[in-house]
Amino acid sequence: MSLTFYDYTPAPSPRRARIFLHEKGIELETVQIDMTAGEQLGEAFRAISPTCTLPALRLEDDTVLTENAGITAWAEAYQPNPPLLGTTPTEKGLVATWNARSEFEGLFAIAETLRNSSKGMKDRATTGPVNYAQIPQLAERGRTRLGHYFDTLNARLEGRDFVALDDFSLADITALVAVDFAKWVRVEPSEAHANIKRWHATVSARPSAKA
Ligand SMILES: N[C@@H](CCC(=O)N[C@@H](CS)C(=O)NCC(=O)O)C(=O)O
Repeated sequence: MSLTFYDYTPAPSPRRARIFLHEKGIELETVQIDMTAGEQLGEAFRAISPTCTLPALRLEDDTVLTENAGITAWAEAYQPNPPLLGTTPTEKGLVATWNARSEFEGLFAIAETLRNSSKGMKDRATTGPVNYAQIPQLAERGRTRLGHYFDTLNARLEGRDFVALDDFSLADITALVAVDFAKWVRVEPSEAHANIKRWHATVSARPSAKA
């Protein structure tokens, strides 16, 4: 049986996994789950992934992984080259640290802004099967946090080609997706973020960025 990747191409979380799997050269069959039609909440997809979120990856033995964390851990073990989670203990620690920072300070801040302000996401302030009401103050706070994330990322990239290591890693994937996702809430790197712009041009030119 082949690997099945449950995707919704425009969404940021499946994009993170798509880039990682493309860098690894792992062949997949892809099934699109239309989030604009709410297909992720329907019975058929819920039976595959009770978290009702994308991405999900069905393995050859029918195991379903429903988190980027799970998909990347599996893929690094399944296809160790090129290594994307670091090789030495220190490198592994750095990749995990900068990946977590881009998730928490970047992606979560953007999601908080979008999901607590968008009319189309009324009562969908979080992902998953349970509905939660929007809290407009969280949208404001998310936007402020996002500004700080851009400052942090720009400072980290001073004199560096990549976010965590001397080579491309998962930390670059998560930061790339965060910077592109920020456009959804009309935030882009400013004049003060020249390091982000330089790095963004380099990582966006990789074929995987278009996967
Ligand atoms: N923790 C998950 C998050 C996945 C996630 O939030 N996916 C979003 C798309 S970017 C989703 O499925 N949203 C469904 C919804 O809004 O109902 C991961 O990192 O893979």
